[in-house]
Parts: sequence; C-alpha cells; structure tokens
Amino acid sequence: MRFLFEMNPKSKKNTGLSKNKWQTILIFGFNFLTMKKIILISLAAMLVLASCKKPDPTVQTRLESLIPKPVSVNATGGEFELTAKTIIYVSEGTPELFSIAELMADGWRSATGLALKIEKTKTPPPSGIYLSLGANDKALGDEGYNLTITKRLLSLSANQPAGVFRGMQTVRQLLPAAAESSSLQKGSWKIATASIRDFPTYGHRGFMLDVARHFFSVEDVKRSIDLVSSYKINQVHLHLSDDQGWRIEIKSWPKLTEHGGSTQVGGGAGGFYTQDQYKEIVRYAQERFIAIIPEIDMPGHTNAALASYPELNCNGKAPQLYSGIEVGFSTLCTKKEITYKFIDDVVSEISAITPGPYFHVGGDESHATTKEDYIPFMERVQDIVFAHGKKIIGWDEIAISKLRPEVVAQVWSEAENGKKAIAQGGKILMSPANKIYLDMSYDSTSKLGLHWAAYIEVDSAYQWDPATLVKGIAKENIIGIEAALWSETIKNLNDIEYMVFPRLPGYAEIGWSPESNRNWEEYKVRLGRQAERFRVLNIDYYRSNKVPWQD
Ligand code: TNX
Repeated sequence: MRFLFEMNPKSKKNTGLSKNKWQTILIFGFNFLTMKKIILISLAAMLVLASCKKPDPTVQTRLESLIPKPVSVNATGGEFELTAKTIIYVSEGTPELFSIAELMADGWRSATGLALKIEKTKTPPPSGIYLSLGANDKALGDEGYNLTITKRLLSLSANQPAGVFRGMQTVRQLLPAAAESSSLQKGSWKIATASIRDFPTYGHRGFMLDVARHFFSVEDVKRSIDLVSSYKINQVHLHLSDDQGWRIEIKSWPKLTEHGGSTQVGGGAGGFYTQDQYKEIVRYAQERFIAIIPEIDMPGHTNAALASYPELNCNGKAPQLYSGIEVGFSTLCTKKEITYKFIDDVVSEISAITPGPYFHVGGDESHATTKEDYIPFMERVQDIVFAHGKKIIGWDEIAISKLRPEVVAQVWSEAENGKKAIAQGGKILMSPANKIYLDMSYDSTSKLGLHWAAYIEVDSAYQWDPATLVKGIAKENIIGIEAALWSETIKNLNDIEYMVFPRLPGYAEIGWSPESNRNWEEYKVRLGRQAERFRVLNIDYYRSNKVPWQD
C-alpha cells in the first residue's frame, strides 16, 4: 500500500495539474487499484480454499459403505456432483446401455428433480456420466465393471451391458439415499471420487419367491425384483406350483389355474399369472439383467395339479384342493403315459416364454413316491426338459437319479446328495436351509416364519462361506447361492420385505464379494448405514439388534 502511495507522487512532475486534483486522483487511483487487488487476491484465496475444502464426510462414507463390497476401491478424496447440466453419455451402437441410462435417469428424476439428458457419443466426453463397453479387461467377466470417478467425469465401463448395470447399482449407493425417494427432495447429489474395480465371485446369485403357498401379484414380484437387483442379484426363481396352488397359465391344461390356482394356504382366493403377465415379469427382470427361473415342482408337491386333472392320479380320482402346510403327501402317477404328456406340455409352454437358460423341476420331499418310481421318473423328466432346450436345476434329492452332466443340484438339505451330483459331473447351487432360507425366523420372538432348520439372525446369515461349508463341495463345484423365501407364513409384500431385509444384502455379498474381503464386524457397520436407504425405499425391514443402525 505504502509502495503504491510513494510511486504515484513521482510521476506527478510536468503534468500541470493542481495539488488538489492530484490528491483526488491519488486517492481515487489508490482506492481503485487497491480494491481491484484486494478483490482479486480474495477471489484467488477463496478458490484455493474451495479446492482444498475438506470433503463432506457423508459423501466419503458412502464409498466405504457399499454392499456388496467391491473387489477394490481407491478413494481420491474429491466430489463429483449430479446437476441439472449433467449429461449421461452412452457410447454409440450400444442400445442396451441407452436403456440402462434411461432406467437410472428415471429412477433419480422424482427425488432430484433433475431431468438428466442422455446422448450418444463416439468419443469419451470430458465431463458428465459416460457408459461404455469394451473395458478390455477379461477378468471382469460378464458382470464386472470399472468405475472411474473424477470431479468432472464419472466413467463406467464393462465388457457386457450386465456389467454396466451392476456398476450403476454401485453408483446408486454412492448417491445420498434421498435420491431414491419418490418425492422431490432437497439436497446436493454428490458422489465421492474414486476408482473402483469390481466383479463377482459367483456367477449365480439368486433369490427365490414361493408364489404357490401364498400368491403374490405381478406388482409385488416386480417390487421384489427391484429391491434385490440393487444388491446385484442376477437370478429370480419363481416357485410356480405346489400342493396349495398352480400359479401359471398353461393353455393346453386350463384347469390347472382355473381350479388349481383358486386357493392358497389358509383358504384364501389364490391366483395365477397369465402367460402375458409372466412375460411381463420376465421382461421387467431382463431389464435389470436378471434371469427368471421357473419351477414346476414334481413328482411331489403336486396336489393342485392332481386336484385339477383326475387322470394324473394313479387311482384316477381327483383329491380336494389343499390349503394346509403339510408336505410330502402328493405324487404324480409316475407309471401313466399321460403324466409325461402333461409334463411335456407344461415344460414346452413355459420354456417358450422363458429366455433364461434354466427350468427348475423341483424334485424335493417326494415322500409319497417310492424310490423305484422316483428315479426313472426324474430321468425321463430330464430328457423332456433337455428336449425343450433348457438346463435343469432340481432340489438336491434329484441326485439319487442318473443325472445328465449339465444338471445343477440345489443343495438345501442333504449335502450327500450334492456330492452325488458332483460325482456325476454336475454342479451345485448352494441353498443350505439353516443358513440361507429366508422363511426361517430371526429368533424365537419372530412373528413370521418357520424354524425347522434354524433361527437365522442377521449375523448367522452372513457368517458362512459356500465353498467351505461342506467338505467335498468346493468352490469349483459351485455355480453360486440362492436365498429362498418359502411362503407358508408370508402373506403380503410387507411380510416379504420383513423376511428378506436385512438378510438379503448379506447373501448378495456372500455371492458377489471375495471371501477374503468379508468380515461381520466390518459388514454390520455398512449394513447399519443402509437404514436410511431402507426408510426412503419404504422397506419394512427387521431391525435386528445385532446391527448398529444409523438413522
Ligand atoms: C422345505 S426346501 C421345502 C418347502 C417348504 C420349506 C419350508 C424344499 C426344497 N422344500 O416345500 O416350503 O421347507 O421351509
């Protein structure tokens, strides 16, 4: 300041201006120049301050709270923000990525009020969100992804569209939970900068819903698909028939649904999906890169079919419809030709509207079928399903038959059966009832659920590993895991949510994340941080006292 003051008087020589005028100019000149400097300096200081401002801890915490836990996360300390100007770019010639972008933009619109534009691009953009294929990283497989987030650009690349979809589920969890709300929320939509490399441990991560004991509407099934897809589940198995009800329209055997679908446990009205409704469920799941696995349980668990068509019974007489919860009393007549015609028609109609690779043939608890009848029956059923172009999954009992090598045995009860399947060249889907059955009560005070296999609290649900649970069933034998929700005691969507949450995120993590990355003490903290997400999504979850809920 002094320097300036002294400089100016020197230049006043020979200007012919009066002292007064000089004073005015000096004062104004000083003030003007000084002010300009001060403003510039403070602006620069503010910029410096803003750029090294401490990152918002909640934004960074979300990076450490992901479920399932990614293979690797490197935080870089900054923030990327979704604003009204953010554009989602998708690499040209990838229509699947465009659909993913639409799904995500739609999902965020109501809460954020942002109408994110989606544009195709030939070259990577300098800013915005960029979805692309050609990650050129073999280890990512079909579902892995690389996510690189800088302050200006969120770039998500994968080998396949499924990988981009899974990566987007990670992005969803990096945003505030409020972004999931169905009504407009105040907030800034910040994501921590980082690079994440991620891919699943198991290719098959399933959820089963029993729509036979109690029937659930298409809307309920879609909501369930939505919720599980956000934890990177990729298979939804629908248990479509049982003693209490037949739930899918078979055009060549219409009484299956007309009569066999007309009740459920407790005697309620039941219901069924028309083939168009089933196709809609399949489409909805496909949009989320989830395959539907249809199950028609046989030769037991068939009272609804037997009640609809007397000719399927060995004595030719149709039994009454059944609305209790006993198991193991019904069987198709394995000696009659009509039984195989029936199965062929059913498998043919369902396979034609199921794009996924699998058809589940049940095969469990056939206590009313002799072993001598069961074995040749299953062998014939395998040929039928195979002829309709589907791979077979069956409950572990099927392994007492001679299996085709491409058959998958779903181990729920007898590990020995699993080993028999492996010995025949087959693979295993792990669903040990005492660890992963979602219809098992949490503890003795739970109002819902059964407990014949175990009480399964949230910690017990998490603390096991499919590859080491059974001696003789190793990782290379296992295609993955499935969490099954049987619905004897589950009557509505709230009941579904209460049994599925908060256990399912843990199962999803067991299926996705490397075993070496998993630890209950650390996981329970991440799970506790999902509370707000559950609240915003209106999930009616069980507030286990094993979890440090944070809301
Ligand atoms: C056993 S698991 C069953 C189902 C029941 C369930 C109840 C399996 C293959 N069969 O029929 O609904 O227990 O927990």
